[in-house]
Amino acid sequence: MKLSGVELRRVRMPLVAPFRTSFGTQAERELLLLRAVTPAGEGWGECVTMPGPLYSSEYNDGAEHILRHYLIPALLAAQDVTAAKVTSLLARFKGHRMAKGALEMAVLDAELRASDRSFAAELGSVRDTVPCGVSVGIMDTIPQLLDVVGGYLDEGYVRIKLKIEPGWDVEPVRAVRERFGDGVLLQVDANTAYTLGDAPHLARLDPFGLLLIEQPLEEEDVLGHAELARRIRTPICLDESIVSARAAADAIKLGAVGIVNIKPGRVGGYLEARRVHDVCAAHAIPVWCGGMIETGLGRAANVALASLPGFTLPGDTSASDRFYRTDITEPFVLSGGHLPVPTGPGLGVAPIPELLDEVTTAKVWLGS
Ligand code: OSB
Ligand code: MG
Repeated sequence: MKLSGVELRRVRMPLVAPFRTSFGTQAERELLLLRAVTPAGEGWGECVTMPGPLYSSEYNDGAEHILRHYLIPALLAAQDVTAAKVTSLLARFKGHRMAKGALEMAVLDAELRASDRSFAAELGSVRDTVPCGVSVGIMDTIPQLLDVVGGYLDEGYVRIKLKIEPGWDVEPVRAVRERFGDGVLLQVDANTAYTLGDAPHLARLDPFGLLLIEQPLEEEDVLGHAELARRIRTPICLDESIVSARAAADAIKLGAVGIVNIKPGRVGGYLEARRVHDVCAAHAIPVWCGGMIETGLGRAANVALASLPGFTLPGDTSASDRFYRTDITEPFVLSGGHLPVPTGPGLGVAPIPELLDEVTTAKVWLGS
C-alpha cells in the first residue's frame, strides 16, 4: 500500500504516583504517538522513548527528529509500504530502534485493521488471556514498599518485580519475603546500576529464591553478565542489552542470559520482537514481555505479544490503572491476575478522541 501521511502527536499523561527507578523518577509520561494514514484506513503506533536518554540512548526529541526528517519521509517516498518491508526501507538509517518500531507498529496496525486481523492472530497467539506482573518502583521506606506490594497482591497480580539500586536491594527483598512469604513470584530489576565488582553483594540475594535479576550491569557488558552468572545463583535476565534477535542469540551463546525480557520498542518493533521470541524458544530460554509505561495502545500490542507460546513467565503487562487514572483507550482491567488478549482488528483498541485530545500537547502532519 501507499502511505498517505503520518500524524505525529506529543502526549503528556500524569501517572497515578511517581515511578522511581535507578535512573530517575517520573511523575508523568510524555510520549510520541503516530497515526499512519493509508487509502485503506489508519493505524496507531506508540513510541516508547522517554523525555531523556536515561534508560537507553533514545529519547523523545531525538525520536521525533529522526521520524520527521528521515524515517517518515523514507516511507512516504516508497511506492509499496507494508509492515514486513518497514525494516528494510529504513535499514540505511542506523539505530533509533524505538522510533522505527513505533512507525512499523502504526503501519502494521493499519494493515491488520484493513484486513480484519488482530495483532494476536498475526503474531501467533496461543492464549486468550495473559498472567500479569507489576513493576514496583523504589520507595522512600520499607513500610511504604510493603503497603504498595500488598496492594498489588490484593489486586491479583501474580508476580512482583522490585526496582533495585545500590542501597535498596537486599533489605527490600528480605522485607517482601518476610511479609508475603516464599510463594510470591518475585524478581528484581537494576537497570544497569551495578558493576561486576558488586558480585559478592548481589550474591546476598541468592537465598531469597528470586525468579531472576534483570539487567544488573551496563547495556554493552554482555561478557560481564556471563561472568556474573557464574558468581551468583539468581538467574540473569537481560533487558537493555537485548536490542535485536542477533543480540539475543549472541548473549545466549555467551552464557550471559538465562531469561529474556522482550520489549518491542527496544528491538525495533513487534516483528523483531517475535524473532527474539523465536530465537529464545529455539534455545529453551524463557521470555516475558517488558513494559515502558505504555498507554492502552502499546499495552494492547504487548498483551498480544505476551500470548505467544514462549512467554512462559508473567510480564510487566499490568492493567491501565497501574500507571494511569484515565487511559486514552478503553482501559485494560485486571481479572483474576490476567488481562484479556484483544481480538478486534489490528490493536483491537483505538484512542478515544476526546481523551486523546485532552492529553495532546502538539501535533504535526507529515504527508500529502
Ligand atoms: O526496565 O523494565 C524497565 C519502565 C520504564 C523504563 C524501563 C523499565 C520500566 C519498568 C516498568 O520496569 C514497566 C511497565 O510496567 O510498563
Ligand atoms: Mg528492565
